[in-house]
Amino acid sequence: MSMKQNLSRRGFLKAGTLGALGIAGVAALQQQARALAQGATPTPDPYETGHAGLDHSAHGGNMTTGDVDTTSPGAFDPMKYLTGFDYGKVSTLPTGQTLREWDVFAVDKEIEIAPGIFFPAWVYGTEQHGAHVPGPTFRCTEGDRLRFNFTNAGSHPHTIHFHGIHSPGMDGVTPLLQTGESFTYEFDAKPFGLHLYHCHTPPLKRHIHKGLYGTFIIDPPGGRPPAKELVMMMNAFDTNFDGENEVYAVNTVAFHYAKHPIPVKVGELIRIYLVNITEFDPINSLHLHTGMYKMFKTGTRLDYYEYTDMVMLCQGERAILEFTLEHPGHSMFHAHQSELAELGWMGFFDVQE
Ligand SMILES: [Cu+2]
Repeated sequence: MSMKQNLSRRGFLKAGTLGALGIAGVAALQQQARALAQGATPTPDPYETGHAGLDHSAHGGNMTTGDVDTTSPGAFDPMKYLTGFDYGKVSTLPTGQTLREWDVFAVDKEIEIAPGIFFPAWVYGTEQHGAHVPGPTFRCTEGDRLRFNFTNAGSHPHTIHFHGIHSPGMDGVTPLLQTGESFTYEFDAKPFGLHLYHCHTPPLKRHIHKGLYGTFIIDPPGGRPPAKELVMMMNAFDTNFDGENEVYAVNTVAFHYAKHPIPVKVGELIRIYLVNITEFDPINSLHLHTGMYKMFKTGTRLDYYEYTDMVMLCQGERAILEFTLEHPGHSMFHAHQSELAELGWMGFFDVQE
């Protein structure tokens, strides 16, 4: 049976089939991920056998095999996305206020979410970022004037709704922009914190899930301490359009950071801008192995954090995570719902001396 035959993932969960993989499945996955990260050939998953009807073809057993295209012109590279901040075109208004300006478009585009698995997405793009899922990471400082010149080049009506403080007229609920129409969203950046943007055209769940979202960072006036900064959007894809996700990831590509661990240094401050945009599932999470992080919820306060290794976020919630890793080696991070980890949402830091 394949996903193409409208296989319901949750149908299996209810029957206990996938649930039976449980902890053992994750352990096998970890082992294979480590081996793969070191360049080994994937070994057959013993849990694959004896589960008639559970075809992992859409996500390649306990981990996908092969690699997505990250090198051809216009291809999405999850490694570059981590640090790809788009500060816009910067100028100064007569009042002395900094103006940041972006030309943003929406377009239909087929994207690769796992090796050989393509998804008919709707995506935001800019010249710097290209057209990808997630869209560009817009970054500014509190108090800047922001101007987004948006053109809908997609086949459906779209908008851009930004989180944060601004007037209802700039909120991206109306007007709905038809194909070929443009609108300029303009407002002052506040409050500082970790925000997001997404399309607000009904049906919202479909417009968001198709890929129209991105991260929106407003830095505090004095900035944050220097760190290796990484953007992670927890997202997922309903490949057979049955209202349930089959593929999960941070930054779109299942298992990408498991196959390509993110290089960091022992003792260096790491700051993750973590946003949950996952549609259809009520929550998502990030659990860090071998370390603990300071968790700044929404990033809107600098003087309060929780010290933990586990954050759970509803759709639209976000958190800034700051930590150092003390031990060299491969440090794992993943959704603590093992089900989501097994379907692609798992990665490693390659901690180097
Ligand atoms: Cu839309």
